[in-house]
Amino acid sequence: MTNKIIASHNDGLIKTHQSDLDFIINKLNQKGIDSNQVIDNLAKFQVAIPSWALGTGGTRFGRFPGGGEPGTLEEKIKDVGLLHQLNASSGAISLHIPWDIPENANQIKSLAEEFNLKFDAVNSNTFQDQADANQSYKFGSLCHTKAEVRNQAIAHNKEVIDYGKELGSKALTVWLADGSTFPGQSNFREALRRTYNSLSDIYSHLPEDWKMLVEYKPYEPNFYSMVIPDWGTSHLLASKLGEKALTLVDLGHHLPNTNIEQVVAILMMQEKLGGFHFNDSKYGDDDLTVGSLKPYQLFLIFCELVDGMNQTANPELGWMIDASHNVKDPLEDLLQSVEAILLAYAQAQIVDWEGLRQAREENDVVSAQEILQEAFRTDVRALVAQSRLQQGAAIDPVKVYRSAETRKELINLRGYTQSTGL
Ligand SMILES: [Mn+2]
Repeated sequence: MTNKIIASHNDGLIKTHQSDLDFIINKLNQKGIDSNQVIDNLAKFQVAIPSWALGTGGTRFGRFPGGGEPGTLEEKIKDVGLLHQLNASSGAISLHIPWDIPENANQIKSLAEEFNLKFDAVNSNTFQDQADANQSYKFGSLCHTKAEVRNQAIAHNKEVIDYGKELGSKALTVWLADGSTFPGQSNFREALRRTYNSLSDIYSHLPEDWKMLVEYKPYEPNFYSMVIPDWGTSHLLASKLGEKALTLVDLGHHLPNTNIEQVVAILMMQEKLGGFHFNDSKYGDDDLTVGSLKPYQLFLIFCELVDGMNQTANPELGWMIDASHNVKDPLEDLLQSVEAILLAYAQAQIVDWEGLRQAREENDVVSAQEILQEAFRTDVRALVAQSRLQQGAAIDPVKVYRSAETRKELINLRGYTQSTGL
């Protein structure tokens, strides 16, 4: 897409945008909130796009690709580059190995630089067998009873770190499908002990300035037990492993009604929250568009993140979308997700934090609720749009993507392709 298309799109919306912006700036001014500070913080906030989210996902029952999907790593980088050009907030890509092995690291790096993209955390994959593998992960990887299987999984994770090093990544994300599907199948203690030992071996391979992000999930693909089922187990492992190991929260990896904002607060108090995988869900790990179902929960989570970033010594966090798009154009879905994240972040910044502190101190429950909902019910869309506009991106990314018929153009270019991975 040319910058000219974006500029002319902005010209068409600028009048309405300006009046919306004036309204919110004025409203915030009256409350003593500096809108420019909020806009600056939004501009700095970058959400990594995973290489596997650029194509249409599916369910166990079918997949309906829409065409024009990226078939190579180069094309995936171009797609993320396009998103970043439209919203100025998708300045990083997160690779999944072996789905996206960078054959020529320098070439891939310079292509990413052309689009102002950095490489975020690299992700290992021991949840499926690769064609050339000697050992099978059918009964687990890092937790496996057989040393040869564990060693293969450990070597793979070390290889992923090496790929990441070449690209300038600074973190390894480990998500394990390991667990058991039937009672009696696995010794809980031994499985966790073996997993810790394997992680410890991988940890020893981390460069000095790297992090290891340990993800958790309560069920699926195993349905009786998962070796790292919850944040407590991840925190336990991260604490034992060392300073570079941190817990990663994936919003879809909780049992229904879990108080995720409280999990965030506790992990930040412990200075052990490493990053986020954003998505939304109604039932389980639905991997739906961020903010499509529970925008208030997302706001409450961001309240804890903003407060935690101000009040604790938790290390800098990594942000990534981890979603799957079955019925939407993946690029439109990602634009919607990033927008939802930025809206929640903006709303959390305009909370009357001092008022909330006082209300809590006085046990004034009603005021505490009023204060939070006052921020949540404020329309901050113009602030997010302004942050984009100031960086030369689109006031309304989805609108310009559609009016420029971008998907049609991608289909013309690539044909009815289906993305690799997944
Ligand atoms: Mn995840």
